[in-house]
Amino acid sequence: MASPRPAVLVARQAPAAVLARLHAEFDVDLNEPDVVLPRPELLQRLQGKLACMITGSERIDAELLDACPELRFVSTVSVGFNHIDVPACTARGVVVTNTPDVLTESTADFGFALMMAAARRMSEGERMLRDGRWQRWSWDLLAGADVHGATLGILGMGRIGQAIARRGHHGFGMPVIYHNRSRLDAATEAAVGARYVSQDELFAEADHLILVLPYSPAVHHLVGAQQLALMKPTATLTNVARGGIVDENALVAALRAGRPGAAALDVFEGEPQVNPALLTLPNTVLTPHIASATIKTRTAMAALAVDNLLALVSGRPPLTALNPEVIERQT
Ligand code: 8YV
Repeated sequence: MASPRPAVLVARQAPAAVLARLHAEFDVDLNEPDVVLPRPELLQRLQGKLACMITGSERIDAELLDACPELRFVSTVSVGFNHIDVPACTARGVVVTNTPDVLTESTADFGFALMMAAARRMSEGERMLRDGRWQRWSWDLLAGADVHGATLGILGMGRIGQAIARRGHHGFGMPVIYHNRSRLDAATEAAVGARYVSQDELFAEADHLILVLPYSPAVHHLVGAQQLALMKPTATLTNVARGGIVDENALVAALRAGRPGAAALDVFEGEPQVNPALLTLPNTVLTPHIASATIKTRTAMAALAVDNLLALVSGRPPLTALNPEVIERQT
């Protein structure tokens, strides 16, 4: 008798052609309606599953792992993994994979676009026009801040940070300054045209500051009243990382006080809920966590998540494991 196929929960929809490859090896339990599974249903649907393919909306923690002892592989369709307790997975021999690299350029494009939208007041302009409030040309109508030649600040200089730096340096002639846990080597700094500064200098000197650092409890509300007060009144703050990095109430107060001049946010602390005060401010550009959302990139992310699961189930090393030590321990 053939041994039963391993079972996988696909917690959110993904392109059918990508999922077809999963169907070839696994019994797939797909969350067809694509609504975020309430926690009890997630736990229930994970029973008897060897693997799960999740997104940022599913939280994998010790409690869940203990309730789902057969779970061995967690494949998240995201580069960020703050929704997964990786040490708890490692301790229980659960392999975790994510989807780095494939989203770098699309996310950098979007971060740059958001920053430009805030600097050049595009959302304000569009809202004015659509609301029928555009009456005449005037020399300072929605006059904003230049992007070209302005100082680009980047907090978190990983793959996406470097891709944003390249855009600013090579495309827009921007002096680039950055702060990161560890300084880049000189060759990489030269290639992206970036100069290392302290965190306080970054906030004080940047004309346009973009947050691209990974979220962890250590950086919770890192951007609060104190940091924001260092920013120039003409500066913009863009966040394509995680909402929890910014103290949103402090940001609202800072934007009301005019320092920084504008903010562009793709991520929010309680998303999909958005702090209502942010919605009422004219100097915000707000988007629903779509920085990686191009068809090509989202398909590549799903494909990488599937490739990781197919490798794991066939005993091959996954392409992008977050805790490869679990596999090394087993071999
Ligand atoms: C995802 C992201 O869209 O990859 C990440 O970390 O934030 C986004 O690209 C989101 O996490 C869905 O999984």
